Amino acid sequence: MNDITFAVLGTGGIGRRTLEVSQHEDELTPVAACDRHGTAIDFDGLDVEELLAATEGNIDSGPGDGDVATDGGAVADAPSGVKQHGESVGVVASEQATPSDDPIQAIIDHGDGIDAVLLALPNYEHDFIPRVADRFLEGGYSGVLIDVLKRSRVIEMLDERGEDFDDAGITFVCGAGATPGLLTGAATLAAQSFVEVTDVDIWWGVGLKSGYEDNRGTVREDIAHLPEYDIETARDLSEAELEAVIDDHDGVIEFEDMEHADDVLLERAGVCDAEDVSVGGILDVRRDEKPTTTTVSVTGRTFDGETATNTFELGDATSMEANVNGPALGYLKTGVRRNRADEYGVFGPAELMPRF
Ligand code: IKT
Repeated sequence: MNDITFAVLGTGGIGRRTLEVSQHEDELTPVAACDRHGTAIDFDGLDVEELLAATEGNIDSGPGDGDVATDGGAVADAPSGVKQHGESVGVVASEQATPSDDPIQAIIDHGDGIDAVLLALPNYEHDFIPRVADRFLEGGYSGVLIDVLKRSRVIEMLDERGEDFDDAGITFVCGAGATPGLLTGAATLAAQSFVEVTDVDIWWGVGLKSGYEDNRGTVREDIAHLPEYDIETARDLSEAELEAVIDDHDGVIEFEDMEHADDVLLERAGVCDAEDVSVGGILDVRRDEKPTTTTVSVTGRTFDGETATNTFELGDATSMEANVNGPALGYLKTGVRRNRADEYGVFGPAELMPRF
């Protein structure tokens, strides 16, 4: 486990912050990063500082503000490549990158030297992550694929490919961010006191003033959860319309009953029924302070007849970036350990303990 090479697909907020967090982890070597414009590959280890400086502020603010595949081929960008008033640049702004018509293929072609690939890509089409996985299957990759996807229905699409992952030697870790991810894992631990779990409530708070530019893709994905939107209508909002939605809420948007995969991931781990899981939260894009404390509440019945609630709280000062990217790398390391033990297929965060 001393040396793990990994690649990041997407140089938006999540991709860049993952690279940054990995600088604090001795055993992790980032060797590749791409967006739809190009690929940076260096098996001696990317110069993360240079790459971050080159891509910082290089934000896509238009629709599709997230790395989305247009054709299952190239990775289209977001927060990567298109400045609101500027030229499309993306990762090729880095001196380590070269332009490419098919950056995913460039990563796959070097797959032998890459232990894990983090798909740091917002999912504006439900089958986007599964389609990216298909490309790795077709390209003969064997290693770890890991994503930070949100939507429940995507898990089933990945499960349908379970046997193919098995045959290919791919360990796919899905939903490995904060929720699903860290908070799903916390719910699984909190559930251990009970013989029956009746409710899991995940309630998150995110303050995103200084991180707003970097996380527009996430905000757009969140807006898709409001009752009056869905994934397509949120994707198609212009930048001005997106701002208008935020203004309508005075910068503070509350979400209820989000379709977050914590439900199916807890069910497939045997913790509780998916319908007993609820996910909601409050996003404040005008302040950095969390508008509410992120809390996981697990209610159940103990073997000796008590009904109780175990709770798990995140500190109000841990940022969303810390709570998404730290766990993603922890789960990545666990995925590599499983892969090296020849354990393949689809795994969720409730089935794995992330490695520190
Ligand atoms: C995610 O990226 O996992 C989902 C986002 C919520 C993150 C919760 C972090 C909580 C915290 O930092 O206290 C959001 C739904 N996009």
